[in-house]
Amino acid sequence: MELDRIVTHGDFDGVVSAAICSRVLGIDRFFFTGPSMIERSEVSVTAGDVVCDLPYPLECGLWFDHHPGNREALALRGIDPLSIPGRLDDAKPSCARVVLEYFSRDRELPPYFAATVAEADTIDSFDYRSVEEWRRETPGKLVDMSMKARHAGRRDETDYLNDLVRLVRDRPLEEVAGEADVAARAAGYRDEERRMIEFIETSVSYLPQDSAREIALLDFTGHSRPPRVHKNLAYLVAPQSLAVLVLGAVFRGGRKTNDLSVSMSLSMNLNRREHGKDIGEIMRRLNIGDGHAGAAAGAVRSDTKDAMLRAKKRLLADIWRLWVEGPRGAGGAA
Ligand SMILES: [Mn+2]
Repeated sequence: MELDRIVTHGDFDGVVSAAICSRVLGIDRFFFTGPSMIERSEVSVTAGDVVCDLPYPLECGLWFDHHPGNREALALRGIDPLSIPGRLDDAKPSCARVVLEYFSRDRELPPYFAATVAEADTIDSFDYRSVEEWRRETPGKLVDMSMKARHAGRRDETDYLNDLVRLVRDRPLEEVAGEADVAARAAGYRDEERRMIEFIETSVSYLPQDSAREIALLDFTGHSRPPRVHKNLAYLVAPQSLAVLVLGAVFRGGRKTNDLSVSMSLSMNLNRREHGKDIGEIMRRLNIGDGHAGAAAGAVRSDTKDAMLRAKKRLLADIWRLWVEGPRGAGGAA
């Protein structure tokens, strides 16, 4: 069957992956989606499709990916990734890197793809050594920002992603970032971020025992709607902090519940430094959730608002204790 469509993740890595495939395979039809849509088989994918940066569907023509979780999912289905046309390489920081290496074996690709894929590596794996590095507006960052801006609607978003794949396919990233539409969208996102930062400034607090202000706390449990903020922006407001802890109500079907959602992450200023902190371990010890050393999340159920407030107080004390003790600290989180 002839390959005639590229099904890809609607993020920066997905766009770059699709751009390389489009260039090599001469395909100009794209479909953008997310991993859960593929997992739930809500997108019809056939042998005519090239699939990038997404879980393996029931069938497809070529598959490229780099997510370890998708390898595990294949193992559960009894499928050997080597039997699938394309490539899964979960040691790579981006799917774009997997695609580039796959096609570079036997053909010459435009030299500008090297810089484009290097940006995909950094952006997709969040590989920043400092807040300054993370904030630097490289061409890739500007394109990524343009994609995160609020779109005028579903149609506008799809049209924009289609344009972007073709731009990234045909031109170096500096030129793509300089396009009027891309720059305007990136500027729109910059404004949205500025509002988020202002909101965080009025929301951030610290535990009384945290005299060095190590954990920037964003407690949104009092809000009747989930606020739209990116918690990493707290590092601009609280540059001294080593972690951000976000508490909020769990919303179900648009309705606020008495359950507490917890998410926490380490500052990228700690990246590649010996620090002995493990957020995932804190969530596991408290038996409320899971995650990596650098970022984890969980939830605590409560039947009433009073119980939620008590649970919150207890939780903050427990998190602080485990934070100070470190993952190798004595005693459990009983
Ligand atoms: Mn990716």
